Amino acid sequence: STGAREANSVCPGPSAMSKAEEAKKLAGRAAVENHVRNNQVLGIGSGSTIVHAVQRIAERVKQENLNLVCIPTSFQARQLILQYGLTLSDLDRHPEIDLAIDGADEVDADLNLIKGGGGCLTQEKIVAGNASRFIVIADFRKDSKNLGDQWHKGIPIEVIPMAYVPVSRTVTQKFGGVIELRMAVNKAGPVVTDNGNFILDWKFDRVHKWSEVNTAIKMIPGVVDTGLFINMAERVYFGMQDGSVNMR
Ligand code: ABF
Repeated sequence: STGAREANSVCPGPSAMSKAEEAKKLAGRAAVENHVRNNQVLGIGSGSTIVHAVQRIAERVKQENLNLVCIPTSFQARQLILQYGLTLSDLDRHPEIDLAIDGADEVDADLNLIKGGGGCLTQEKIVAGNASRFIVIADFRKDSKNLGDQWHKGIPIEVIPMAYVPVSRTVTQKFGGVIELRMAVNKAGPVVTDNGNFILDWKFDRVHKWSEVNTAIKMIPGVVDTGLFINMAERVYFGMQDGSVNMR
């Protein structure tokens, strides 16, 4: 998975820490402060912002002797849970999640999200969909009025490999825009997800009714899931450039 794409640059030390990285940390820690309680089953998201939340969870487990169980949304999240000595579980043993925390690529005014820039959208959506509460953590760059205002890499769509051409054609014929098969950084081949699938990035050319578009795309044979998270997030924490945290 590419979920860990920024893993090596997550904690460069306070002096070198960029505004965005500092903002991710503020958001991650604030969400953990406000929502994590003893005896919860937690969904642990993927990406670089969640690393800060997991660090704070691990601190609180030690300081407050919390009894928590963590369900990962990716291979990266699984590694993170193990690295910080948290209790790893799965949906077989814990199908009911109390609280899922995850990052996002973009958040619109209605709390609809684009996710999957890091490639982990399907497991993230399964975990968020089975959580009583789904809280998003992000830096100020992810805040937008309409989807597409800030995130220009398109909406990720996870597809069964043999279907990537027909799915691309159907999506663009129905909804316009341009689709690219996501390639590995060295261009040697396509990105392969934790589930063994490919990712299409759909660069749409106008604002759509996202709930309808999401349902229509999901109905195309070969689509596993989309990075559109519509009506799922309950609250978003944005770390701001001035060191504050905005909640929506
Ligand atoms: C995953 O990581 C993805 O769904 C989302 O694309 C991304 C957010 O990562 P970051 O916190 O690094 O911006 O959750």
